[in-house]
Amino acid sequence: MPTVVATWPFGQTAVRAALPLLRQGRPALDVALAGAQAIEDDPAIHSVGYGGIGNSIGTVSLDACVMDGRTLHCGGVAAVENVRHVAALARRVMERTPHVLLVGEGARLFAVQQGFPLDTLLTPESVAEWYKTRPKPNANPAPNPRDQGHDTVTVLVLDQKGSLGGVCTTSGLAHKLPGRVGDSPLIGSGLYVDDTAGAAGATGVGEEIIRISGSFFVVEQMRAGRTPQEACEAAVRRLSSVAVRRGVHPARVAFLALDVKGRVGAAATSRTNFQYAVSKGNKVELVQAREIDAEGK
Ligand code: SD4
Repeated sequence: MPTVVATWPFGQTAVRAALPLLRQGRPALDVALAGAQAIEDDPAIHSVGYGGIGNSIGTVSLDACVMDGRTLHCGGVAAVENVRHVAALARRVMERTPHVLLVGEGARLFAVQQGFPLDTLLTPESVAEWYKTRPKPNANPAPNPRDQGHDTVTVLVLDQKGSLGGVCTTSGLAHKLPGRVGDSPLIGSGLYVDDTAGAAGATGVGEEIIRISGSFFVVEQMRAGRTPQEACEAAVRRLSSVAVRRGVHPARVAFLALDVKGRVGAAATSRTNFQYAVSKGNKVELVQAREIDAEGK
């Protein structure tokens, strides 16, 4: 059953944008990219693409990656400024270079070379939001960067031919340090897709996701025979047990997975309130993910 899933309530917009391409029989990656791009283009979404919230010095710095489950071809870009469609840029890295990941100024030069327009990604609203949410120097208690605004879009697709593809794109943690890269552009952390096992994506505090190679972990659980739901729950338990070992409360993180049978699963740490959008034929449903506490329950 061809399927599109996407993270967070705004994932409904992504699924709606992706569905016509899915119906046309387009490859999974084309479908996922169309979904992700609809979010990158939406200035009302302050965590992805145009209108994303700036880093600690107010610059929008984007991360993205793509992966094709049939060939394991993949590409990513990290800490890119002034390019709106970073998921498409990640795909160019995959298709037009021998590399997997380009960062910063190199990624921006590659974008120019490939004909991507350079633009400001700030909007009056995102600048106002940046000022409003900016950590105050003497705030008491100090804001926890692990709890600050973050909502990446990950789109996973099972196409008509039974192949999987995925795209992940974000402006990352709001007010992050300049140069900080999260999980989202890293193959295996923010995204992993393999037709012989399944597809998975992550959202939330990237440092914790990277620490356990989160999306790769989920896919390997599916390879070992777990359902997408069981695989996501296993990843949240692993992440939580690592947090407990480190003496910290598990950060807000969620995993989303899809397998070649069209089965979907998701799980999140406590208080993440993670919802995802999933296609049901021509309709789009919003589903609340199961939360797992620090004890793994
Ligand atoms: C990051 N994982 O940069 C991203 C942020 C985010 O939902 O997801 N959010 O760490």
